[in-house]
Formats: sequence, C-alpha cells, structure tokens
Amino acid sequence: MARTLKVAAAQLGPIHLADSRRRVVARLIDLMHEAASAGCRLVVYPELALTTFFPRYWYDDLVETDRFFEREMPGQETRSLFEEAKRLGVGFHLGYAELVRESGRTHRFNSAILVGADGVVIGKYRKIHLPGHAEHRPNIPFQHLEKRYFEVGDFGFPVWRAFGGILGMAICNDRRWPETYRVLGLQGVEMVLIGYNTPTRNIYYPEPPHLCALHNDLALQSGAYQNGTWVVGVAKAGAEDGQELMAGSCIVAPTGEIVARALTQEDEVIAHECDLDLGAYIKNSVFNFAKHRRPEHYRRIAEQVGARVEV
Ligand code: ING
Repeated sequence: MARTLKVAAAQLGPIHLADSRRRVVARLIDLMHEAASAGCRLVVYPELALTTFFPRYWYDDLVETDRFFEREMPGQETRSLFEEAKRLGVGFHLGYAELVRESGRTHRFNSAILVGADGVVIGKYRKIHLPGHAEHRPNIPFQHLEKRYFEVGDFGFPVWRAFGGILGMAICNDRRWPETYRVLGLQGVEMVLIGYNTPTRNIYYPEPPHLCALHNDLALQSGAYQNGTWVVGVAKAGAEDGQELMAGSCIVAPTGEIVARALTQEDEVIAHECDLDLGAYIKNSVFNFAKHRRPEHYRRIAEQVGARVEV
C-alpha cells in the first residue's frame, strides 16, 4: 500500500502595501477551500504570505517594519485560518515575518510554520540564506533588504514526521543552495516545502529575463532529484505596487520531473497526489548516500565560506 499525500501549492497573486491582513487571510481561506475540495490534505502557501514583500523598501527605523511582522502565530488576524484548517481537517505551511522576544531581545526572522490537520503547529523554520544587501542603495529600482530586516535562521534545516512522511521546509533563496536539500536529504526527507517571493528583475546584474524561470526550475528540480525527495515550490507572484514577482509555482517529483505547474500570476491552486515512496529507489541507488558519498573529500563545503583560489 503506497503512502500517498495529496498536496496543494496555493500560489498567491500580489499583495499590495494597502492590503489588510484580513483581506489576505480571506484569500488564503478561499485557496484552502479549493484545495480541500480537491482532496488535498496539505496546503503550501508562499514566503511572507501575509504581507507585501516589504524588503523591497528602505525604512530608516526598523520599528517602521513592525507592522509587517507577526508576534504570535496564530494571532488575532490569522486565527480564522487555523480554525478553518481544523474544521476542514487540512494541514498547511505558511510563510510569514516573525518578531519574537527571546532572552530580553527582539529578534526578526523570515519564517515558515507547518501546521497539522488539528490546527496545531508541528514545526517552524527560519530562513538561513538571506539574499540582497543591508545598506540603502537609492540608485536601483527597488531594494532587497532581507539582510537588514531579518536575522539568519537559528533552527538549522530540521525535518518532521508528519502527513505520513518526512517533511522539511526551506524559504525562497534557500532553494538555490544545494546544501539546503542535502542537509534535509541526509535526514531522509521525502517532501520539501518552499515558499518564494522572487523579483523578476535582477537588480545586481542585467540578466536576460528568461533566466529567472530557468534558475527557479533548475534549483527545485536538481534539489529534488539529487536527494530523492518531492519539492513543492510556491510563489507569491505578480506586480506588487508595480514591482513584478515571478510565478512558476510547481510540484516536483523525486525524479526531478515537474508534475504540476501554475499557469497564472494570480491566486491559483495546483495539486498532485504524491507517492511518498517514489523517492526510495533513488535513495537506494544513484543517491544511496551511505554507499556512495565520500565526506572525507567534502570538508571545504562545511569549513570554508567563500571561494579561495589557491592555484
Ligand atoms: N528572493 C529571491 C530568490 O532567491 C534572488 C532573491 C532573486 C536571488 C534572483 C537571486 C536571484 O528567489 C528571495 N526572497 O530570496
């Protein structure tokens, strides 16, 4: 009897600065209803799914960004999402900006939670790879200030046994780094949930636009195949107050094949009945880590940060 999990990638269209959380949560619930009607047991929402992608703006004082952060999850404005999920018997993944007081200090993370069908939080992940810059660059079309507004995540890349399988999470830029998937893969991960907010314009290099979609697929597909895991990539897409975010949400099989793809840049549900045993043959053959990996030759990966030319 194959272990299957019908998962929904619940892509979001743009969230503008003026959009209230109440309005956004209503959209999330509509997508959850559509996913539940299609028989999905798990709904995956994007990165920063409650607000606009605010790291595109410079704020002199960090306190000005507080309005984008959640101090508790669920909170007053997200409780209805948890309650509806419990009523429907559906679990979900949600990306959001987390503000927390720990050891007398305020910490801000780009976070994601995994919530069970009973409405209880199973696990939390805090984004580790923070792209962009920390200083104000007034001469570019928009900022990318995740290094200013968030701390590097402090939970590592954990996995959880849930929904009949072994699940892990990553957030946006994490998906571009093979280390993300390999650390999860070394824990036997069978499905990686990844929300993203990816500007279509590269502000650092005049890159041809077609590469945005290629790099997204390349990162998700290689991560899936090289670790024999399902990968669910979910976008917040479209033009948020004029700044374009890529769509391209997709569900990738452990073979690396894209089995479902969003067609729009709007709120859209795509779904697939995932066979959680499909990755087993990959884990037991071509990527049988125990049999083939040679960590004694990989030390640079863990010990060296930047590239060093020594020849
Ligand atoms: N966004 C982008 C991402 O990694 C980016 C940043 C865009 C990096 C294009 C490199 C190239 O998809 C977030 N939020 O990480």
